[in-house]
Parts: sequence; C-alpha cells; structure tokens
Amino acid sequence: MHLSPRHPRYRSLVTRARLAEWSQKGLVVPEGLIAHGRGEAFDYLLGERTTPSARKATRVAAQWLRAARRPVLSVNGNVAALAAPEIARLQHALPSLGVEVNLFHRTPRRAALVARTLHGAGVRTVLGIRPTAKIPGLPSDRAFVDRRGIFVADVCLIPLEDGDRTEALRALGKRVISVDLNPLSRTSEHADLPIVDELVRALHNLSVDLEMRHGTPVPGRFAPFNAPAALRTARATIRYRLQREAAPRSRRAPPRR
Ligand code: PTJ
Repeated sequence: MHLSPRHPRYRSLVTRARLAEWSQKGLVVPEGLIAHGRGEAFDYLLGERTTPSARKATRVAAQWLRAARRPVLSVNGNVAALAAPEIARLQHALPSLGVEVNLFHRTPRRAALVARTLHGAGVRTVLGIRPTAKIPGLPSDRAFVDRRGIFVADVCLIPLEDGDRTEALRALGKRVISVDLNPLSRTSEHADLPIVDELVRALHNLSVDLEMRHGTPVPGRFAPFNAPAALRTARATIRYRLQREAAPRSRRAPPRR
C-alpha cells in the first residue's frame, strides 16, 4: 500500500504499517497491535508531543541510569519493532546498560527474533535469549530473566510493561523506570519513575541527556523524583485538553505547553 507523506497522519500510518509487517514475521504478537492502539489513543490525548513534565522525568531517568551499578533495559516485541536503533544509541551512550529480551508471550523463536532485530540495529550484547533465572511470585513468562541482567539489576528501565512485573521488580528492591503513555496504568502507578511519553521520543531524549553528560563524574546518589505528582500532571494535561475541546470554539483557551 502506498502511503502519502502529505497525509496528516503519515507518521502514525507508517508506524502502523511497520508493526503490521513485524506482526506477520512474528516479532510483534497480535496483542501488541492492540497495545499500540491504546498507546496511540493516550498519545493523541496528550497532544502527540513530549510534555514538559515527561521531559523532566526523562532527565531524572538519565541521572538514575548513570548512578546505577547495573542498569538494564527490558525489551519486548513491540519495543524491538519500534525502537531498535534508539536502543543501540542508548547503549552506546551508556555502555554499562544491559539490554535484555523479556517477553510476555515467550517462545524461543520470538526471543531469538528480538535479539536478531536488536543486533541488526547495532546493539552489542543482548541478554535473556535463554533465561537463567526466575523472578519469584510472577505467574507469566515475564518471570524468566537473565542471571546477568534483570535478576541482578539495581535499576530497570521497562517500556510497555505490565503492572504485575513492575510490582514484582519493586518487591525485589529494584528501582523501576517505566515508559508508558497511559498515566492510569498499573505500571505507571507502581513505577518509581514513570515516564509518560511515547517510547521512541522517550528513548531519544534519554540518549540526548546521557550524551550531554558524557565524561562528567558519575552521580553518587539517585536524584529524588515525585512520581505521584508527575502522574497527576499527565492526567491534568489530558483533562485540560479535553475540557478545551469540549468548550465552544469562541471560548476556547489557547493550547497550553
Ligand atoms: O512482545 P510481548 O510478548 O512481550 O508482548 C508485548 C505487549 C505490548 C503485547 C505486552 O507487553 C502487553 O500486553 O502490554 P500491555 O499490558 O497492553 O501494556 C502496554 C502499555 O504500553 C499500554 O499501557 C499502552 O498504553 C502503552 N504503550 C503502547 N505503545 C506505546 C506505549 N507507551 C509508550 N509508547 C508506545 N509506543
């Protein structure tokens, strides 16, 4: 199908076409297409841009990743399909970052496909292809992790995650940074540092922040972050935008940054 760059939703259509293609190859599961639709809906409500509050969260996340002894990024099918080049750039900006395959719908074939996609984009080491440890108390396949990765990580960056594992990782004493456009999700609710932003934008901003700090001393402690306030701000952004749209045109307030 030909997609015209002049179409007002061109970028969204290209992303959808890419995800549909990846789902035929088995990297993305059908459920992943539904999850993407949910993400798009929240992105629409948030204005399809990185809000100042999300940008601030990402800056703190970069600080946490630098302060971490063993930071690990968890990658599922959607994340690999949408952001493999951004993950390679992130690992380049922070060489201590472990990159681990972690799948809700795990099969050996999908795990290998995620790893191949990441390697193809330039990611050096990929953990979790054959899990070597298990997170206690988690009924899903997301419990299967790598002994050298998530199992021993002190800071976990978990985009497009589920609430159960967020809670389980926190119960193990790990600091959890989530990337999820839904500020009402259990993942956002339970993360120590929820980034309410689109995955590709968030990873891009993280790389920019890490690259800017390159060569400066590693922080000795984790900067404080007020997660409930960040979520309230994201929800208020949605409320404000909906109220604005619901008002008669003549009385509409200007868009708020
Ligand atoms: O590849 P697998 O087998 O590990 O499965 C991956 C999916 C995504 C199917 C699985 O993790 C899943 O079911 O996820 P959930 O529980 O639907 O959660 C995904 C969350 O990510 C939802 O809250 C969406 O709003 C959000 N989301 C979707 N796309 C994006 C996003 N957030 C940020 N950026 C996106 N591009």
